[in-house]
Amino acid sequence: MAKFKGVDFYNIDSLLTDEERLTRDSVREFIEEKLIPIIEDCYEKARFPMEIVKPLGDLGVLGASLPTEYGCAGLGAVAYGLVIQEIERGDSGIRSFSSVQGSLAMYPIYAFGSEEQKRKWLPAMAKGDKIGCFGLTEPDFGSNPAGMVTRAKRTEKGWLLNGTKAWITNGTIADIAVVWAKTDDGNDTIRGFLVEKGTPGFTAPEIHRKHSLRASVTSELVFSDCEIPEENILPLSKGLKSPLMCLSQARYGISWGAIGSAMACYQTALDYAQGRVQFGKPISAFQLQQAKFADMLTEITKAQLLSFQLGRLKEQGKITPSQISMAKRNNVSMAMEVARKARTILGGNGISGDYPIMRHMNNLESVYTYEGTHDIHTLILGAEITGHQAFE
Ligand code: TGC
Ligand code: FAD
Repeated sequence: MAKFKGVDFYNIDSLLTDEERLTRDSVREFIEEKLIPIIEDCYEKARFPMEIVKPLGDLGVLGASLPTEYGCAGLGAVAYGLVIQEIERGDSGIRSFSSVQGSLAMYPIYAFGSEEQKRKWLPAMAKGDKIGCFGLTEPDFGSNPAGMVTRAKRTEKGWLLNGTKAWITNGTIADIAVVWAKTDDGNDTIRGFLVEKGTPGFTAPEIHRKHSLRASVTSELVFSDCEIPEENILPLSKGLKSPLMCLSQARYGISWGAIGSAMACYQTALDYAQGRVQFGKPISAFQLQQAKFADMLTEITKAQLLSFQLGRLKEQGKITPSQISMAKRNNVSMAMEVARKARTILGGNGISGDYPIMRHMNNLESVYTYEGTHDIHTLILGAEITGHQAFE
């Protein structure tokens, strides 16, 4: 059984179904047994633990919200969110791997792919036999993907791809890259392409010297006259809306994942404060430290309620992109604040790899930036509230 009992001040467990609780608890146990014991070492050595991919597949968490007919778990949105929360309680880098695999590589194949593409890739990806990545960002177009310059030109046999994608999670280890490019149809329509590892003209060099998400692989994707057969275009992809729909899936998951990071930091600080004695008392008995715990628990509880209701809206098919933006923006920023407060409670020990807080704190810097920066989600909400677009 998992040792961690959860952080649940408002008894949100009572709102979950038995199946949702069971799913959460089995992932919690797995993460405690298989990930937490190795993750600090992976982070220090900047090593992605490939050995955890197959077990994650066997556990049924890869692409877990996609239907069972493609070998996936067919989980509801709240159950899926709880899975992601538990993975990120282990490490945001491993959650990144899972989010990209499920929401950004499997989901577009499911939503925009042909039946053959779905049958070929989804069951293997659900099992962890094949790894996927998602190439949208470019060196000069991050927050503004509409400006992308990667191009796919029609040829007799299919398409010729040229361009570079930057900051791509799983890139170097991926068997299949879902790549977004402008086509020469006269309207520069953005389409999705499946680029298989080993395709001539395609390389995926890893980006090194990261101080964040060190246990995750991040890469460039470079396409130089790369020939893509006709059967590898995602036939139903059309326009920027297609990749943005994928981002909605991933951002939803991240809103839950950030709660996992925050829980890990909060619980570490609480355990530490109860045992650490200064001036003859546990530091948890001092009012200044208690104020930090009151703030952290309140913010975690608010974030839990936000994601829980967002999940129920998703299950009812009533979720909107700006509602997802609110939860991604709030929960990631909340987790960063919790990590910082928790770090101070551990004093000098707070910066040590003997505790997980600094790792979570550094990881969250990336989470704050990817999947739409905090600022971009502010502008999405601003536009929704006022009716005025303030991007340009
Ligand atoms: P805009 O005109 O607003 O939208 C174009 C069309 O798309 C629709 N739409 C969405 N649909 C679904 N979900 C969303 N989130 C959507 N946002 C917009 C929109 O309704 C429109 O539809 P239609 O029918 O009218 O054509 O497009 P814009 O060019 O003005 O851009 C808006 C903006 C800035 C919000 C968007 O470009 C944006 O979100 N930028 C941020 C880029 C981003 O998030 N990149 C993430 C890259 S992937 C990543 O970071 C993975 S990290 C994963 C990990 O490791 O865990
Ligand atoms: P920019 O867009 O250049 O932004 C820089 C700053 O300017 C930010 O503070 C931003 O908020 C601000 N800014 C930008 N536009 C405006 C505006 N209109 N108004 C006000 N402020 C603005 N991408 C993928 O496609 N696939 C992946 O798998 C992936 N994985 C990633 C993994 C990691 C570890 C990281 C760090 C990034 C990853 N990304 C991925 C890229 C990520 O999505 C982008 O970094 C992000 O969208 C921001 O783009 P940018 O870095 O180019 O920053």
